[in-house]
Amino acid sequence: MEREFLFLKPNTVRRGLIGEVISRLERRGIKIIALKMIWVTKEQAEELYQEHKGKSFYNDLIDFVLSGPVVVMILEGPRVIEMVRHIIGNTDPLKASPGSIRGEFGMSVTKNIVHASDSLESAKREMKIFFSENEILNYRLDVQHDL
Ligand code: YYY
Ligand code: MG
Repeated sequence: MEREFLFLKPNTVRRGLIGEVISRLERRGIKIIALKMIWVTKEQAEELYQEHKGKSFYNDLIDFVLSGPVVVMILEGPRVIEMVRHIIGNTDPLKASPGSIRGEFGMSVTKNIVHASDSLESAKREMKIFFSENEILNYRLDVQHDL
């Protein structure tokens, strides 16, 4: 079982799209094992995006992520990283397929709705920036209806 770190960027929260995005993940059977709404600190933003430090878009990206509250979460499921990256679509909303989250709601490369870790290693590193171990909850999904 894999774990994935994902957050809804500030414009997603401001546009009232929290439920819309989360429901797309839930409909794929993805389990949410941690979730909270926070205002990211500068330290957290810089740690999260350390691989992009020095790039032309870095300062705008940091400012954007600090511009309002975000919703951070940890997801769990078999091959969940691959599945989530597929569901969110290409980094550039113009290149993301129309059925993907970014392809449907993204406004620009920076304002591309969600962040999701791209590997097991980055997921492990990134979830630690925002969550402590006791915030991760253990429960069973009710995916079977007893009709
Ligand atoms: O993992 P993903 O979010 O799809 O893309 P990354 O290449 O890791 O870039 C992280 C983040 O940086 C992206 O979501 C938007 C922003 N960004 C940008 O503003 N301009 C670029 N040319 C590339 C990335
Ligand atoms: Mg990335």
